[in-house]
Amino acid sequence: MPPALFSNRLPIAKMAAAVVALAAILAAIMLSFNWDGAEDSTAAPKIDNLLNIMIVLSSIVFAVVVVALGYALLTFRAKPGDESDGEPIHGNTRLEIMWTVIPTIIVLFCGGWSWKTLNEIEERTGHEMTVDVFSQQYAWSFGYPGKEYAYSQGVLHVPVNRQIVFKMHSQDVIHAFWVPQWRIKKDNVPGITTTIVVTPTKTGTYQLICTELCGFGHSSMRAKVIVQSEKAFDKWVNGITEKVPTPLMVSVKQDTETNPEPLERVDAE
Ligand SMILES: [Cu+2]
Repeated sequence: MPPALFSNRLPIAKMAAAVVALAAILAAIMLSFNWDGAEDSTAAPKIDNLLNIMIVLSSIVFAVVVVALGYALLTFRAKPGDESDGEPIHGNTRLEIMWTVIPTIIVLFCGGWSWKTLNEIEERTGHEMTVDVFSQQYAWSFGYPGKEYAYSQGVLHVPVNRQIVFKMHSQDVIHAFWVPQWRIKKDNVPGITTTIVVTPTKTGTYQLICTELCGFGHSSMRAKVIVQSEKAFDKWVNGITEKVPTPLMVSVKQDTETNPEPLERVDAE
């Protein structure tokens, strides 16, 4: 007679040891990769830390499943020639409560930690600068405070170590704003102003990539991002003579109550 599931004969201690060992090995392997590349904003280490926590939790869940599966396969394997049906099992209330409560705790923990991380990332420094982002099939353009809303197409300049609040206005379909080294990503939704906050921590040149399939030219919808010193940025923005075109300004004003203010003017210091 095979051992009954969850009887005293179940080798809990050995299985627990196997789970710990397997989870530790898996987590060690998965944590050894640099999944996301360079960390070039204040958000990046926080996001990567969140990812690491998820990797550890996933390793534990995966190890529990694999060890239980492996044990069941080995212990309850049918003898050769045994064509009989498996025993009808009605249910196990204790087991069902466990597999409901434990995942609920895990999911709530992940949700709570993500919330905390996002709050930290979006906490305003009081020294932030607003930049308007305009997306349309298949190009990006940008409006900057001061100088009657200076405008640049296909290239975004931002100062380093300053919190930037991007206000995003799609002109047609849904696009998404993503700079991988900054980690942050947000949809641009027509009719709604969406906001994302980032503080770049390294100067350099990056790519802004559209990550929402927005049509035929989606894969080429990119813009150059230049993170530079505050001084160099001020010089660059003051040299711009082009202003945000009227249709784009109209789109800013037509956007919904999510963020009702039009372009804000923040004086560069
Ligand atoms: Cu796209």
